[in-house]
Amino acid sequence: MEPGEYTNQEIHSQPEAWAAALALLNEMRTTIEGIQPASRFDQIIFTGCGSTYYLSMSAAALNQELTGLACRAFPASELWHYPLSSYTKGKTLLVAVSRSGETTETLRACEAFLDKGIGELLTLSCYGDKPLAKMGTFNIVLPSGQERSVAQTRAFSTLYLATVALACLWAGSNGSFSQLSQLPDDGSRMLKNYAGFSADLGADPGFDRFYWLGSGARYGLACELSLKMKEMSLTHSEPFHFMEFRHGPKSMVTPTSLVIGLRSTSNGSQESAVLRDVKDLGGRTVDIAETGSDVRFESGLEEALQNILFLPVGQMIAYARSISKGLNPDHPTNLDSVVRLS
Ligand code: F1P
Repeated sequence: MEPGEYTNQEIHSQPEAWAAALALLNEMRTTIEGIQPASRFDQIIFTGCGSTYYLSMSAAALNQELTGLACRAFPASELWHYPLSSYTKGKTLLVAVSRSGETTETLRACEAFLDKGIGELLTLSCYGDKPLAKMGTFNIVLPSGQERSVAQTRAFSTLYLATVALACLWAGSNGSFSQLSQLPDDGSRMLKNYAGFSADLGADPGFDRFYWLGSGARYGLACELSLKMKEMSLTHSEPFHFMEFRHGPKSMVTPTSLVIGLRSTSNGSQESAVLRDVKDLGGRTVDIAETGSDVRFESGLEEALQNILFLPVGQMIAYARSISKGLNPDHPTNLDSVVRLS
């Protein structure tokens, strides 16, 4: 077994995992639509730990953007330990996300939520035989996201895709839901077209710090990609909202910095200007966007549906850096695939 073999395979098989997940979500479509959060709940809270917390952040932003309903994200430990600062008075739909379905904090947060009768629980996970998959009023299990490596890549994007599908269906946007079916092809193209580019950047010993910029629903994804860089390659890496980068973090820019922008089209010129500032300060940048950028989706999709396409390039850069440093991305230092508390 070569170091990183599992992670590499998991990164490159994401399009097939997405297609399988979409087929399953399509089968569950009537059930998902029947949840009707806008008329039955006052808010949606998304929760998870680590990667699945970052996923929750992006899912909450996107669901609020598409449905107009109040959506927030909390780490499961915060819901469990600080319910008063998390829940509001109204009825809550809790969406709990976990690759393993057995992270203690997520299970405890869900148990406490159900005990207190705060609302209904929808779970999203990858293993049908694990405890989380049996806890909800609604349980969506996506086996195509299962992984053998510790750091989440395929699980993250597959579970994330499910939250995008939920947003489309809960917003009543059948057209958007149908458009998701082109993502596996778009993802394959990104993996193929940018494999060499990502490998070169990841293996470049000239960088010693990475910053990931993303706003709106892209902030949670910037957090996740930054975490990938830390976990897999033990490199200094931080995420920021685009415009926040000028409010302090830019003092850290050096010629050995790589700033990777998960850029929108809607606020593209303001966000491009931040990347230009980085260049003026002597740092290097990678602009990832639908079009007119270093890395281009050219998907033709509406902006909210493009987000998942930011993931493959970032994952490949982190993977390449890990390998080039002689590490094993399948087994990040000091990490277990599941955090179980006694
Ligand atoms: C959450 C998680 C992982 C992370 C690490 C520890 O797991 O934080 O994201 O990579 O392995 O656990 P899960 O609840 O999504 O299974």
